[in-house]
Amino acid sequence: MKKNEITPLTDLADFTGPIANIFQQPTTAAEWEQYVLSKEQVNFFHEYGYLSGVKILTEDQVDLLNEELVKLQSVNEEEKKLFYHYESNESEDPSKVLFHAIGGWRLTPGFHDLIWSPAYRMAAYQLMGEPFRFFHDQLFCKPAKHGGVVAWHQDYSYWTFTKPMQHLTCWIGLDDANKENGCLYYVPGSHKWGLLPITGLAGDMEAVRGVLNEEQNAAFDNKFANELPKGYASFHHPLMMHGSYANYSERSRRAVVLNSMADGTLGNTAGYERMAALEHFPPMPQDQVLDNQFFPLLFDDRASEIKNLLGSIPVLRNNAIQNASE
Ligand SMILES: O=C(O)CCC(=O)C(=O)O
Ligand SMILES: [Fe+2]
Repeated sequence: MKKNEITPLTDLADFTGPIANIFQQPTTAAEWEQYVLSKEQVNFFHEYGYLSGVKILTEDQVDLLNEELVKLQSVNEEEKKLFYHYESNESEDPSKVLFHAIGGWRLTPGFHDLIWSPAYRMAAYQLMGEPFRFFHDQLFCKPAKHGGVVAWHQDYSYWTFTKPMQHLTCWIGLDDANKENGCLYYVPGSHKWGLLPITGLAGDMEAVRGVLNEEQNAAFDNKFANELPKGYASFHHPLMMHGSYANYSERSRRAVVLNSMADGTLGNTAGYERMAALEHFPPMPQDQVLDNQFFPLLFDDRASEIKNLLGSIPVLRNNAIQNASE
C-alpha cells in the first residue's frame, strides 16, 4: 500500500468557516458595499427568475479552482466517498461526456472556501431576503469536442426532499462560456410555471417539452443564452427552466454551482421516491431543521458590522422566492 493511501482523509466539512486566505472577508460595512446588487438587478431577478453577470472570482481564483478541479476529477475510492454524488460521465449519450459531482467543497480548500466568497454571499442574501445556509455545491464539466448536454430542468424538482422551497442557485463559470461550448440557457419568466416533474438530466435535452403546455413550449423561442466570461456568475430561482446544449467546440466548458437555502429549511425525506440518490448525502430526517456542519450558515443578517448596511440595500421581500407564481 502506498503511503498516501493510509493517510486519514480530512473532511473539510468539519471546518465551518474559511480555512485559507483565498477569499478576503470584509470586516466593515464599507468593505461589503462593493458587492451590493442594485435595485434594478434585484428587480430583474424577481421578474425574470434569473440574474446574470455578477463577478465572483478573480482570474487567479479561477486558476486555483481549475487546478483543484483536476484533482477532483481523478480522486481515489476513499476520496470519492466524501462526495454526495460522483459521475465521471453522467451523459446518457455514449458519444459524449458530462462530469457531474456534488460535494467537492469537502475535499479541497478552494472549493471549500468558495462558499464564503463575499460577492456570492451578499448577492445571495439580497435575492433570498433572509439568512441562509449552504445546501450543496455541484460541478458540471463538459470537455471540448464531445461535451454532453444538461437537459432542460427545474432545480427544485430534484430537491423535494427538503422543504419549503426557499432555495437559490448560483452558476459560476470556470471557462469563458458561450453558445459554442455549451453555455447555460434560461427561459425568462419560467419560474412562474409551478413545479414540474423530473424528466431527466443528462439524456434527451428536450424531454421536458412533453410535460409543458403550448404557451410554455412557445416561451422557449425567447430562451436566453447565458454567455459569461470565466469567474462570472448567474443566479436562478429554484423553479427556473434551464439547460445547456452539447459542446462540440475546441474549448472545455467547466462550471461550479452553489446551492443555498434559507435558514430553517427542513428535511422532507419521508416517502421520498428517489432515496437511492440520497445514499451519500448528509442525513435529512423528516421535519428536522438542516442546521448541522454540512449546512453551514453563510449569511447572518444579525452580524453587527453589516446590520446597518442591510437596512439600506435592496433586498427581495421574505418569501418572494416561494411566492413568485402568486
Ligand atoms: O452547467 C450546466 O450546464 C447546468 C447547470 C445547472 O443545472 C444549474 O446550475 O442548476
Ligand atoms: Fe440546474
